[in-house]
Amino acid sequence: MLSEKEATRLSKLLSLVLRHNPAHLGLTLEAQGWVEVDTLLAQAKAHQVPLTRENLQYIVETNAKQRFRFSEDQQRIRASQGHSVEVALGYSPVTPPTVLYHGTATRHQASIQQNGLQKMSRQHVHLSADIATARQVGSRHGQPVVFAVEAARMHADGHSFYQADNGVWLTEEVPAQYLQLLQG
Ligand code: HQG
Repeated sequence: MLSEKEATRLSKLLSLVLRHNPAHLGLTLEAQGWVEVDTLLAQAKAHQVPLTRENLQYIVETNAKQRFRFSEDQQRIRASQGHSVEVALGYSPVTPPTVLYHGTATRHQASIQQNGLQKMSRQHVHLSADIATARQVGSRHGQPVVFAVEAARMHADGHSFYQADNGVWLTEEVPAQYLQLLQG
């Protein structure tokens, strides 16, 4: 059985490989971000990473943010969002709720108010459905602040929104006019 510590370590490695640097384990991702499970396991073994099919299953099922997903036939795996490598995840545009949220660090606040939310190193701007989640995302970067995003108005103005398999909302950018800093 995988310890929590080991599961976290392997999950971080999977995030690295499936989102940012597949070459770390000598892998390449398919256009939609998938990799063959057999290939992943073989490459992990070749790099002395103790990743078994059972471990992978456990991580996919128990990962708190549901970061990874198997294909329907269970033969392939991918990250549901968060990529920096170019992928076409194939999510269909959907109508967002009236308001979405983005958590960031205080040091980015002025730049975001000036320039809007940009993708930075990732393929999308990532938005949360609730304030608590946004605050958690922000606290990864430092002292958190949360912006409300006028998603319905953006959508009405022609911006596309997508929802990843794990519920995270994705869009190309959020111009500053749709952002409002939440206090406290
Ligand atoms: C900031 C995690 C200055 C942005 C999360 C953020 C998410 C700007 C940072 C997912 C800016 C990029 C993504 C501007 C944006 N000026 N700073 N104009 N526009 N920024 O990590 O949204 O746990 O790439 O506010 O839960 O924090 O990994 O994006 O602080 O879903 O599964 O630039 O990653 O998921 O940081 O996080 P990131 P994010 P996991």
